[in-house]
Amino acid sequence: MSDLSSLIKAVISGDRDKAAQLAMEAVNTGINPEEIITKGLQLGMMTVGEKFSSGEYFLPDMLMAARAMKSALEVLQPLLAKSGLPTLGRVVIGTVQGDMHDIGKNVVATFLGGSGFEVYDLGLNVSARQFVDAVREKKADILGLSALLTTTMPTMGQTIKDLEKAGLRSRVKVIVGGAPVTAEFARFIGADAHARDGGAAIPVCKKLVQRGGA
Ligand code: B1M
Repeated sequence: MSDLSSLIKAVISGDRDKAAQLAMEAVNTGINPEEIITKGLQLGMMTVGEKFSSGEYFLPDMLMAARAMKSALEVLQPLLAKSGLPTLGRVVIGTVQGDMHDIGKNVVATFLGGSGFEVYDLGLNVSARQFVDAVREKKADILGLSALLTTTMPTMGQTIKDLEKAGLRSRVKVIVGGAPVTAEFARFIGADAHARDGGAAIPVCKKLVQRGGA
């Protein structure tokens, strides 16, 4: 049915313009934007990671691939954004301090925004202090923390401790995710939930606001 192989190749080769163009073409042929992300762009990035691990790709190759994925995501984001619906809840989200990986977090933010949450994206390399301040200011129902490096995962636990110190922990649910983050790790640091990917984050966050709303 849907052939996303050229798009996958454009991400792997880091061809920014082609990735955006092929994403638009895929939309025009009737492929659902979510499918373009999960069955196209993400598969391309997975291959890029494998090539980096095997020594075939270096940092600049990863960076170019990341830019290609971003330019394609920019085409898809407006199609996933929903407006005019009553909000399901406010989500503050970001990538933790020391971590420059934001593509997966962007996908999660887009999916949550597209399913009716009001999303405040703090970007990447976000300190625990910035998360705590934003939770307070935005009166967040959910805090989403993303980490892609094993070395930055502990910062998630620190952020939860800082929420406790600020007296905000009981008011906000914390969801964590990112490739190295497991459900076991989420429990270990005292998070409320973990989601493997953007699609899984939607029902998990819906459940969190139902439980939190009582
Ligand atoms: Co880096 N990197 N990187 N990198 N990079 C990885 C993560 C790595 C696995 C590559 C490898 O070795 N195979 C490895 C980490 C090893 C480890 O810690 N165990 C690695 C490394 C080592 C590094 C550097 C240290 C390399 C160096 O400098 N020598 C360096 C670190 C910089 C830093 O952060 N301080 C570095 C740098 C970079 C770039 C900047 C070049 C670039 C990022 C650009 C950007 O994001 N703007 C980059 C990239 C692109 C990758 C890979 C290839 C791809 C990541 C990605 O975007 N995937 C990655 C290899 C890989 O993951 N296969 C790799 C696509 C994205 C859609 O998936 O991010 O997993 P993902 O997000 C998913 C889920 O994880 C989940 O949902 C998302 C959507 O489905 N999810 C959540 C994510 N956040 C969530 C939050 C949630 C819930 C679910 O709730 C809140």
